[in-house]
Amino acid sequence: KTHHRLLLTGAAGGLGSALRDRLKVNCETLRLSDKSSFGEAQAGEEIVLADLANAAEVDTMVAGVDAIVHLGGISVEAAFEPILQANILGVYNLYEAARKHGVKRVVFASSNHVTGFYKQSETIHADHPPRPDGLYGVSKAFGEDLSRFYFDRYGIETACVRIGSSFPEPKDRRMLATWLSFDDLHRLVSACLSTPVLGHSIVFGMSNNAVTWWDNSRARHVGYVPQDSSDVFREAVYARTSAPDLNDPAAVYQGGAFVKAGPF
Ligand code: NAI
Ligand code: 15L
Repeated sequence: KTHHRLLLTGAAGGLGSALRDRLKVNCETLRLSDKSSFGEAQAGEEIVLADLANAAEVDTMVAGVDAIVHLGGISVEAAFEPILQANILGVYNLYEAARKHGVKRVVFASSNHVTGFYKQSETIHADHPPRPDGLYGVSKAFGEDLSRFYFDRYGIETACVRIGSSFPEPKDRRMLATWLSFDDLHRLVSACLSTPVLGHSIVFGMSNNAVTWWDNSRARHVGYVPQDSSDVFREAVYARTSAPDLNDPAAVYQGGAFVKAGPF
């Protein structure tokens, strides 16, 4: 086990639920947090509820942990106000609490929507400038920049994992390129938590998919080796979906339908 007490934010969400059991192998105690009540702590768990927008609650949530897996926040395109509260103020509160309590490593759930306005015909890597496809993507770009500042200034290491599409199965043709299985998500988070020198790193969260728009060669030091692939779903996805309309921005850009979501 690499950590004594590990904090998982957004624990009640889709990925939080997927990681809840899987992260038990990484720590003695898993501290789970979300905005409102989501049930009882099981063996090896503790629950500390907190609204990310509330600095005092976030401080209590972070006190005493060795590392943080930060999944909490608004996870889709939305109006600016909730994004401002949960993702912008929220990530600031989280890093301030980490600084005050001496937490040295964070895995931050960033998103492919930081670079959603690159085309599906382009392959990008971590050094390409952000091209967010909405306010949600802008808020994740803020989190990436904020965490870089807290690394340069205070030495807090962060992996910004630009998660593609992490669901039980790819839901459509786009997700054949962006899919990240739950087991690979856990492999990636584990690698980020345990690699000896993480620094400030940007990693694309994807399985070993044949079709991809992302090059993870700048994150080899993380040691992530995906073991799943969307390829086994390709035939079934093609059979139940129709060919994309190439005049539709959702089929042109990597962000898919996010590039035309809102304004809200
Ligand atoms: P989700 O929406 O199911 O879970 C997010 C959780 O954050 C929810 O349980 C929600 O209650 C909590 N939350 C929202 N606002 C909060 C606040 N102010 N204070 C405390 N908690 C708050 O999202 P999902 O799919 O589990 O994603 C987890 C993280 O990964 C999110 O940050 C999302 O942006 C990111 N991500 C997920 C992808 C995916 O394919 N599932 C793709 C790219 C990024
Ligand atoms: C995300 O950032 C969202 O959190 C998730 O719900 C998916 O829509 C995913 O991106 C995606 O691009 O498929």
